[in-house]
Amino acid sequence: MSEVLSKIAKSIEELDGKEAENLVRKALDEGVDPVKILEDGIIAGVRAVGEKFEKKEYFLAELYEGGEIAEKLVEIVGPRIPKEAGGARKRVVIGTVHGDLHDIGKNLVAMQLTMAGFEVRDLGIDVPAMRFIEEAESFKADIIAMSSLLMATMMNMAEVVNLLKELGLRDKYKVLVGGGPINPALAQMFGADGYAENAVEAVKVAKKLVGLGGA
Ligand code: B12
Repeated sequence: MSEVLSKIAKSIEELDGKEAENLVRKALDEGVDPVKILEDGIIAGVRAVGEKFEKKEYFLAELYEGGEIAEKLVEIVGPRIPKEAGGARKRVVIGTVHGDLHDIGKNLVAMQLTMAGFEVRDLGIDVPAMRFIEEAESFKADIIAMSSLLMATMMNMAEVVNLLKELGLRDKYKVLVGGGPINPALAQMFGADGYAENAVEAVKVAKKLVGLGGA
């Protein structure tokens, strides 16, 4: 079982999208846990691409290609992850912070929240701080969720929290953050109410933040 997962990771690392897609479909047909396919296959593979980019073995074109392959695979696997029931009617605005164009992880979180019963307004990428707040107001959101994959942009999460405070709106929303460089200590430093490491955890934390139980 774990062999197919490492093969998926390897094929993504080698940017063989066709092979990766075949392997993912095969794994799903064989009943491999979709969460495992996601984490130990797809995400592991895309991380390996990131590492090669860091070591300058891959360049921007390869980074893009890896992202595109992962995006397609996530679309196949995401809907197969079992639903976490119970988020009903609570609302989330989600987006990637200003300056950051990464959206695969954010999309996955949005997808999981939707499948768990949350109403989700996805603001996309490169979202300015004020827009998070305007959209949260107009959507009557309960949670503002932000993603950042770049160290250079993660402080923009704190900017949203500070703006909320300035506008006297801080207590109106729960702020949930995540993304590669974020950890619980940083989330706390940015003034967020919650942090989750992955999309499955994000649902649990979101539910907890709005008083719907969860882990
Ligand atoms: C694919 C990719 C790209 C693609 C993005 C395509 C897309 N549509 O998203 C492209 C090619 C555009 C790209 C561009 C760049 N990238 Co890039 N990229 C990646 C790569 C390889 C994978 C990211 C990914 O999709 N991971 C898979 C997803 C599923 O995982 P995830 O995003 O972490 O999300 C999970 C969790 O973090 C969490 N999560 C995410 N968001 C949220 C939000 C909430 C609310 C919660 C609760 C949880 C949560 O749940 C998700 C699901 O489990 C990473 C490597 C890596 N290690 O991550 C580099 C990486 C993020 N990129 C990096 C860099 C440097 C860049 C560029 C600056 C390169 C350049 N010189 O131009 C540009 C920046 C462009 C910009 N302004 O944003 C660096 C960032 C270093 C840093 N920490 O600052 C990395 C780490 C690569 C590296 N090792 O150097 N990149």
